[in-house]
Amino acid sequence: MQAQTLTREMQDWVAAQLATGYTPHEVFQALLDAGWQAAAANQALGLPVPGAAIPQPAQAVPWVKADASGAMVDAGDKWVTVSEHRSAPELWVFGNLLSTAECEALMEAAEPRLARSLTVDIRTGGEELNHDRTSHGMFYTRGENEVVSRIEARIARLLNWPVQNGEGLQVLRYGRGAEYKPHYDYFDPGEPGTAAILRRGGQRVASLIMYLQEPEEGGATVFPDIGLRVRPQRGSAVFFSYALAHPASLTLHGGEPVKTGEKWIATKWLREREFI
Ligand code: PD2
Ligand code: ZN
Repeated sequence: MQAQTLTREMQDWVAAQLATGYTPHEVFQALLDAGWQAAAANQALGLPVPGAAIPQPAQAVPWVKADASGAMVDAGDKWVTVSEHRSAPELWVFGNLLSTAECEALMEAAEPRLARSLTVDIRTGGEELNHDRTSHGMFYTRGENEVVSRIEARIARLLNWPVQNGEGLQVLRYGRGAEYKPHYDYFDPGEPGTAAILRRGGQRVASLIMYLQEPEEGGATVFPDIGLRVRPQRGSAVFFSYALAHPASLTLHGGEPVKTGEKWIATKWLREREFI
């Protein structure tokens, strides 16, 4: 891919948008929608270009240490396989993170508690029905039962991040046609409700999406900025971190509509500090 150069017109346009009151986040997305590469859009906004030195203090994030071959990671009570690794953003796809019995146990105990999914309302800090998200979901509390505790300990070891910094596991079930439109998992620093959300352990700094059941067709997790599509497979998972709560993290991602069958996932979001 050929690098795009920043034009005078583009810089003027960005300045005008920011002066009108659009957030850098919105301007960045508009540039991407107009066909600009993330690196050029970052440059126009005066933000770090992926791969370049980041001028502000880097936020510590969960991280993965593979073995010498790069194909396996020690998760404490088992070794997990690596099927994909990207560096911008830092993203790993793992195989066999969960056993069939663990997937089934999480789904069985979640089923009677599933409700139409809500997402955090970034304007108020409360929860709202989100029409971009047509799944049903529930949250386990941290350490709620033996299986949940075992999986949380494994994740803490795999990602070198304390159990206490994790939100409770969220289970989602997507039926036919259900999807999760592309979004960022961090809380938008520019939104007024974000301050209240951050009091419970700071920003989200990483996500681990674990596939409990694959649909027959559809339901891939997609990362439009990096052209990656992850096919759900029972027991496997995709992990990605974001040291910057900004589109420059390249962590835009979504769940494509399920065409046939049902897709089930469990997501672990990791915070900067203890999540209370
Ligand atoms: O189910 C998915 O593929 C998906 C896509 C985007 C899950 C999440 N985000 C999430 O749990 O944050
Ligand atoms: Zn997400």
